[in-house]
Amino acid sequence: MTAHRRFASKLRHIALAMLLLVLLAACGGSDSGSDASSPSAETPPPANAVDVKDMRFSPSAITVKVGDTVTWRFDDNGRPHNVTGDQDAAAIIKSPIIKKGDYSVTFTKPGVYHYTCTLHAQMTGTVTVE
Ligand SMILES: [Cu+2]
Repeated sequence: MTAHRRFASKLRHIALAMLLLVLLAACGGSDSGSDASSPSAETPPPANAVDVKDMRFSPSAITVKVGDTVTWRFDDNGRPHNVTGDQDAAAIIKSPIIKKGDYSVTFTKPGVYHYTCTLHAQMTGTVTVE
């Protein structure tokens, strides 16, 4: 009889401990859940992104503010491209040839920057910095 009561009380303790654990896990889970959701979510495209795809820049004209960074995102099925500034802009926009990846330039002076892909002369674009 007593042994049975002891066993029952032990069971209650275990049940209580498990309930506490579940509650703690639930609290911790909801806390870290908001943290974990951002890296697991697909990374948003960078601001001022220009896609280098399908043999063109899109958008081909982009307007940003002084201090902003423009990121060209190369992904054209393995086709190599680059971004090269025209004339004076050549000192500022000068990516290597890239098949897949990003190239970024931070613009510190206002102006209109024309650029091309030197491998494909028909690929042209403009960055206007205000
Ligand atoms: Cu190209």
